[in-house]
Amino acid sequence: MADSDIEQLCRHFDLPLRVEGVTGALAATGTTGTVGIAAPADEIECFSPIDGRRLGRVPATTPADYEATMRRAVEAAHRWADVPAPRRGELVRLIAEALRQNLNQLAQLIALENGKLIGEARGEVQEMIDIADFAVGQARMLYGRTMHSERTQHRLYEQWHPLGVVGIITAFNFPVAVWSWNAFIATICGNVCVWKPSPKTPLCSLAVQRLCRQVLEQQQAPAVFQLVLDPGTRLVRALIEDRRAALISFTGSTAVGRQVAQTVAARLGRALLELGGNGAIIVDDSADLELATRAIVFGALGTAGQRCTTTRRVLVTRSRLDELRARLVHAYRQARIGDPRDPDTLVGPVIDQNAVRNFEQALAAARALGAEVLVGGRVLPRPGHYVEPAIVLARNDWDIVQRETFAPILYLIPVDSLEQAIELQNQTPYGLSSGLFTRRLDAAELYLSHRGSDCGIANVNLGTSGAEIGGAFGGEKDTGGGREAGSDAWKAYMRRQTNTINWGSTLPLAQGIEFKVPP
Ligand code: UN1
Repeated sequence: MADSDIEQLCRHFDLPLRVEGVTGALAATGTTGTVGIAAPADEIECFSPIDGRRLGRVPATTPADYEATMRRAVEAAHRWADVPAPRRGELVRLIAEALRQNLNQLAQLIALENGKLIGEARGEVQEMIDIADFAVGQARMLYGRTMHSERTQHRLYEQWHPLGVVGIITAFNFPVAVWSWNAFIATICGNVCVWKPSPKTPLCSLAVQRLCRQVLEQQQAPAVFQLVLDPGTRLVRALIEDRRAALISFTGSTAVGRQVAQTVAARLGRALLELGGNGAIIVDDSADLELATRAIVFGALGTAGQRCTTTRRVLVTRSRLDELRARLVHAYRQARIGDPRDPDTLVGPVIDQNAVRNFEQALAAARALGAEVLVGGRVLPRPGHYVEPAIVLARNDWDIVQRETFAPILYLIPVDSLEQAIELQNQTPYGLSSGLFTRRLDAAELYLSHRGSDCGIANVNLGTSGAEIGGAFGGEKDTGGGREAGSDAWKAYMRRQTNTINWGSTLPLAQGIEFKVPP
């Protein structure tokens, strides 16, 4: 990795990256490996999974900064709520313009810090632009309903008001797009966003924050985007417990999400959860195997198996097992593993050594149960965090298959019928994303009926990952039940108010109640 690339990106986004032994100038002289000297509590260490090297340190938010940030957020929220929604949309439109202008540089930074393929990194920025465009239109469509009152000369309707301050906690795997689904919709709804990104990807969040701040300054808008960089859990805990944050939107593991939900519920706040997944693709006896193979490979290898929508299980009818298996193994053997910025690479690194360990442990657990590893499974002896994606012939009821391992492991599971496949697909604690490959109308309809997939996302002749922003995104059961991005997900960021206006000169009571107040 050329130091000049990093230096250029730091200059472009004005990133406060401090490099050891170098004062003033930006030059990446970090050491290899992820185990370095611990950064002071007020700094976050930045790494690149591409070669595992420490890039430098950025300042973290201190508890005093946190308090100031929340005060600023509350103050900005009062002013922002006064701005008409279409004008709030105009601000997001300008941010979308800034993202368009900086698409390449931001994608490079994502690839550098997160390790996803440059094409996927560009897709991530495009996803931000898409949701921004969506939000601009939505800003003119924050519709409430009008009902017919049961009382004469009464008007009954509902309207939507901003919540105030919204806390957005995001994961490393979509270091900027998931923030934007929440933030752009929350912003047009009249809220102020306090963002707590993953400490594994602070540079991406700083870059986006800089772009947004430039637009805010040009427009002299209130400070509607705030950032809290927390190397540990102290400030994120403060944010979750903070009554000033009316809504906490959390993306991350189910284990942490459960704690977030309980803490927020204890103060009767609102939580919007987008947690783990255990995506499955069903391949029935009529399926187009070429199409299915392509979707499975993208779903399993994309973002090195670190999406919540990643395809982790394939439930294939026995009559098609051998052919599908051969196609998948062939595709895996061709897939080039390496630097995610090289356009020929199909599998980039996983995020860190911890992810590599999880990969190894999951495979060891599967092997111990008698699983056959059909392809891959090695950790590559080179700088960075590279593994060979694996396909494992497995059983659905194995504990390891039921769990979400954030790494490129695909479990191939033979089934006897579509009904059995649906049953097994739903037999996991998660309920995010699912897909069926079939040419049969009755199979497709069954799969999409209430007796079919129990996931928030169910696709036909399409894989589990790569959802468009236009639909509501999220899932059931241990996935947390939240819905973000398109459709009517905006309602999560507003409070509903029901209004009744009596424009007559009598006071009829609802339900026909007679209540004679003595004169
Ligand atoms: C995630 O992994 O947290 O559908 C989000 C997809 C992407 C979003 C994934 N649009 O795979």
